[in-house]
Amino acid sequence: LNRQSFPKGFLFGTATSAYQVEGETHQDGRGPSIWDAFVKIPGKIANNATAEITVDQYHRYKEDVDLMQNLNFDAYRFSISWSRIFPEGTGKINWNGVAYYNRLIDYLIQKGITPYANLYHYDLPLALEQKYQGLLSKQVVDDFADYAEFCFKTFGDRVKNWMTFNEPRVVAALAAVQRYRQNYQEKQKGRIGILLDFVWFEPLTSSKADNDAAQRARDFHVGWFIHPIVYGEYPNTMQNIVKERLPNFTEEEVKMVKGSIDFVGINQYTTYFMSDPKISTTPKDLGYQQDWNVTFNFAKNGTPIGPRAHSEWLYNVPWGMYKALMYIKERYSNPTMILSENGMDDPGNITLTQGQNDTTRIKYYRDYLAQLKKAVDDGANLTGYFAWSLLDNFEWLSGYTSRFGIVYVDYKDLKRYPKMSALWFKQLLKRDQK
Ligand code: GCO
Repeated sequence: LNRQSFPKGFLFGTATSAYQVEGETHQDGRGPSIWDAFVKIPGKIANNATAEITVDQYHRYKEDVDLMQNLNFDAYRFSISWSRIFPEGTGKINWNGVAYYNRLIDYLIQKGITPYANLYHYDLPLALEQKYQGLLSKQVVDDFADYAEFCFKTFGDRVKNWMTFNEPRVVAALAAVQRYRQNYQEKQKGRIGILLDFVWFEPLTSSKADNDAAQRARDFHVGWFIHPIVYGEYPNTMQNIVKERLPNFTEEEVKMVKGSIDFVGINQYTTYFMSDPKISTTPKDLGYQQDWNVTFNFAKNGTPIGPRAHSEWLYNVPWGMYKALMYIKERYSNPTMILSENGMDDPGNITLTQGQNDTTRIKYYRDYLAQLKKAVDDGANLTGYFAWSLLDNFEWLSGYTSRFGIVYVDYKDLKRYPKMSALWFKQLLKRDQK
C-alpha cells in the first residue's frame, strides 16, 4: 500500500478541531464557548483537565504545519472557533482571531498544504447558549449563517473546501450552504459539505429482526442527515418511529436541503453488531434504545468484534469501513465523499517511549486504508482521507488521558515527537515512489 495505490489527486491529510488543539481560550479577544463553561464543572472531564493550553497550536501552528509537510501530507482539516471570531456569537468581530486564521491559512498554503476548514466542532459561543439556548433555538440559524458568511468572505479566497458541522441542525448547516452558493461559490470556486459520524452497524445474526435493527440504526445515525439531502425527506424508519416529533420540512426547506452539498465528509472509526432488543441476550445500553429500538453488541458469541482501543467505544474493525462507504455509495447515489476522520487511541501509551512505539496504531491505519482502497477500487467516489489526529490533544471528556495523535505531545513542555505511525505515513505518502 502506498500513495500510488490511490487515484491520482487523492488527498491525504490529518484532522484536528479548534477547541482540542488551539489553547489560548481566554486571551487575545476570544469569547468563551460552551465547552469552556462545561470543563469547569468538577468531575466532568478526566482529571478535571481544561483546554486552556492543550497543545498550544495557536502559537505553535508553524511547527505543526512544518510537521505535516515533513510527513508528506497534502491537506489539513482544522476548525474555526466561532467565539474567536465573534466573541459574543454575533455582532462585534475579534480581529485578533481573524488574524490568527489568516496566519494559519497563509502558512498552510506557503507549505503546500491544502486547508479544509470546518466551521463548527462543538464549540458554540457561550453567549448564544445564554441568550436563546443555542442549538435548541431556530435563532441559531441566522447567527450561524452570518458567521459562516463572514468566514467565506474573509478566508474563501484561499480556503476552497468548507465543512459546516455535524450536528442535528441540518437546516442551520444548509442555511450557511445557501449563502455560500449564492454569494461566494462562483467567485471563489470552492466546495462545501457536511460531516457525518458513521459507525457501521452490522446485523448480529442473519435474522430479519436483526437486519431490521441494523437498518434502523443506520437510518437514525446517518440517514437522519443524509437522507433529506439526497431525497428531501427523513428515512421511512424514522418517520414511522418518531412520527410527529420529527419536524416537517417546509417546501422551501426541502428545496434548500435537497442536493445541497458538494461532498459528504464521513468520520469512520468503528463498527458494532446490532440486534433486535427483544431477541438479544447481551444488551448494552448506549442510550439510544428508546427511539432506535436496537441493542448494541461489542461481541458475538463471546468473541469481541475486534481489538479494543483505549476508548471503550472504539474497536478495530477495518471491514466496517468498506461496508460503510459502499452503503453510502449504493443508497445515496455515490456522492463525492471524503473520509474526514479515522484513527485510534492505543491503550497504555502514556510515556514517551510507549507513545512513540505505536505499532497497534500502524496496524489500525494499514488495515483501514486497505479497506478504503478496496471501496475506491469498487467505485466509491472518494477524493480524500484524513487521519484523526495530527497530535495528541484534548479528547473531550477523556481530557488528556486518551491519545489519538500520530505525533506524541509531552504535556509538560508541549514538545512534539513523531510516533512510529507518523513515520509510517511519511513512508506511505512519499511522492516519488513507483
Ligand atoms: C468528532 C470527534 C473528534 C474526536 C475524535 C476521537 O466527532 O469529530 O469528537 O473531535 O476527538 O472523534 O474521539
